[in-house]
Formats: sequence, C-alpha cells, structure tokens
Amino acid sequence: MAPAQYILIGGFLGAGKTTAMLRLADQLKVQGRRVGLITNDQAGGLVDTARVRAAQWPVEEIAGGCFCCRFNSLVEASQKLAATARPDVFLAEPVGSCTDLVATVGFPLRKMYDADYRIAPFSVLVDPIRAARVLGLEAGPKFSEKVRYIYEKQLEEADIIVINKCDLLDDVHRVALRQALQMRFPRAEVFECSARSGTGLADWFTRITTTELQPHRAMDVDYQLYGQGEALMGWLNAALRVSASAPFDGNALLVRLAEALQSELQHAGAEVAHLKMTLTPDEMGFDIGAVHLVRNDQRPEFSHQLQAALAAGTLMLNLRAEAAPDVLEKVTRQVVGRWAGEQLALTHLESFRPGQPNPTHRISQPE
Ligand SMILES: Nc1nc2c(ncn2[C@@H]2O[C@H](COP(=O)(O)OP(=O)(O)O)[C@@H](O)[C@H]2O)c(=O)[nH]1
Ligand SMILES: [Mg+2]
Repeated sequence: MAPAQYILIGGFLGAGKTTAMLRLADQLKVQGRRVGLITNDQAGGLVDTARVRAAQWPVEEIAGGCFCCRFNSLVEASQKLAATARPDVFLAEPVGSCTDLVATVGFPLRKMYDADYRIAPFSVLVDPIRAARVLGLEAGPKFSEKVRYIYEKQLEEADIIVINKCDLLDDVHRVALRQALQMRFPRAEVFECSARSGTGLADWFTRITTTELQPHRAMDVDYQLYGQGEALMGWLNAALRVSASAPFDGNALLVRLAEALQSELQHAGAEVAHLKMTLTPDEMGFDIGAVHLVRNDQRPEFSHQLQAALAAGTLMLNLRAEAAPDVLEKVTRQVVGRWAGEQLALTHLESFRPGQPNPTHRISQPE
C-alpha cells in the first residue's frame, strides 16, 4: 500500500487549526481522498473532538499530553485509524501551546515510519491580532515573556506560516504583518487565508498535500523556559448537564455563559488564550453549537450554531488562560453557581498546569 500523507497543522491556541483542518478534510473528500483526524490536548473531554465528530469525520483523540510527549500514542492512534477508516491522508492537530514539533514528531515519524507515512511540511497558523501583539506591531493585552517565547518558537520552526483570519484585516495591517513575519522568520513561506470564509486556502492546501518535510537542522529550544511558559497557562476542562423546563435557545445560552466567564476572567486579570464551549443536544443527530473567545477583548463568536432549540444537553468547556488553575476553577464555579435561567449541573471539572514537556524522541539533525 502506498504511504499515507501525514499533515500536522500547528499554531497557537485559537489560531484556527481545527477550522482549517475541517476545511481541508472537506476538500480532500471532494478529491476522493479518505481522511482521518487526530486531536490532542493535555486532558480529555475535548471541544475539538466534538466538533470533528459532529462533522462526521473519523477521529482519534489523544489526551493527557502533547504529541511530542506521547509519540507512541500518536502512532497507535494513527494505526487504529488506519485499521478502521483507512485514511490516505491523516490530519493531526497538536496542542496549541506546544513547540519543537518538527524535531520531536515530524523527523521521528519520517525516520521510523517511512514506509507508512509521507510527512508534509510543517504549517503554523497565526491569528493576526494575537500575532501583531506578540510581535510588538500593535498594543493590547499580552501574555508574559515566557509564553511569548513558546509563541515565537512555534513560528521559528515553521516551514509554512499561515496568516489566518485575513477577513479581519485591512490591506495595511495584512501587509505589515506579512512583512514582519517574513523578516523575523525568513525560513518560512508565508500564506494568507481565511479558514472561515475559505478565501486563500487553495495555494496552502496544494503546498501541504504535494510536498514533503525536508531534512534540516532543527531549531534550538530551551526546554526549561519552554516548560515554564507552558506552566504559566492554566488549563480547565469541565462538563455540565444543561436542562430547562421548556425548550431553550442553546446558542443564546452559549454566548451568555461565555460573556459571564469572560467578565470574571478579565476581572481576575487572566488573559484568555482560548475559551471554547460546545453544547450537544441529547437528541440523536449531529447538531452542535460551539462558541469561542481567543483573547479577552473580543466578543464571543460561533464556529457552529445549533439548528434547533433543545430541552437538555451536554456542555463542554475547555479554557486556557494565563492564570493559576485555581483561579480558572473559581471563576467557573462562580459563574455556574449563580446562573439564573437554564439548570446547569457540573458533572466534571479538572484544572491544572501542564507539566514539563519531555519528548519521547528528538532528532535535531536528520540525515
Ligand atoms: N474571523 C475568523 N475567525 C476564524 C477563522 N478561522 C477560525 N476562526 C475562529 O477562531 C476561533 C478558534 O478557531 P479554532 O479552529 O478552534 O482554533 P484552534 O484552537 O487553532 O483549533 C473560532 O471562533 C473560529 O471560528 C477565520 O478565518 N476568520
Ligand atoms: Mg483546535
């Protein structure tokens, strides 16, 4: 059997990786290709997996650590997908606060599974507003220096940088960001697109589906600094039962909840990297609502809207912000506890700081 294509799409939390992967999956299907997706996070109960399932794609979820630290789980997940869905293209989304993926995942896959996979060049997506702030082109709430270290390392290792969300930019800002990225990260080829509208995706998709990751000396990474940056991001995953005495508007509930969390997080001085929630009705089917915030000074926005009112359902919250986990937990409990309206019952809640990254393999100089 010919090797399957293996496409990793990286980038910081909230850059649009899942949105872009779903777009690419649709396009590949139209071309008659079989696609399998792999999602990944530090803990289980993932909004991204729910979104991919709702779109009815075969998906495997790796929770409890990033691809680099759970390389064997990544290989197992790929083999499981191969046995069931037999994809000829794998699309894998690493944790958005992870870096050094080329040396710890791309090169090891290339070396050890050469007969199974053809590894695509590594793409890193950026949210242009976040990128402009991190690169100092614009003022606005920022992460602290160690988190910015990770952000910049992600860009440094990119073969391809994709400026996503171009629908939010005028030409002046788009050109300024492109120039800054090209100057700071000259090794990368820069593409521009809007994964939401579909504009500009074709050239990037063609590049990653027709070319391969080339061997080169991997970047240097200060793992101590990287680990400290990771640990500054608090992570919280929660699940809630939602019900009401009469059918209710789930989209409105998602927005009100996101706004309430946002206001408390702002008050607590926690800069949001990605707050995402899904609401899935109990009734069978694939209806789903998903709302997001990718920084504090943004209105909650939908990636998916529920098509009908619902009587009861399950809500999942994944929250990543620069704050202590107990702050995220307190905010969540406060908002849920004083909720007036639908009945909300917390069925699961975990919060933590990610541990020190400790990759299974690292190849800094491939042959
Ligand atoms: N305006 C705009 N928003 C986008 C675009 N792509 C993704 N988003 C939004 O950005 C948020 C985060 O997207 P997601 O794909 O979950 O990001 P991920 O964390 O990188 O996987 C969601 O609200 C998406 O709807 C885009 O091209 N334009
Ligand atoms: Mg995602």
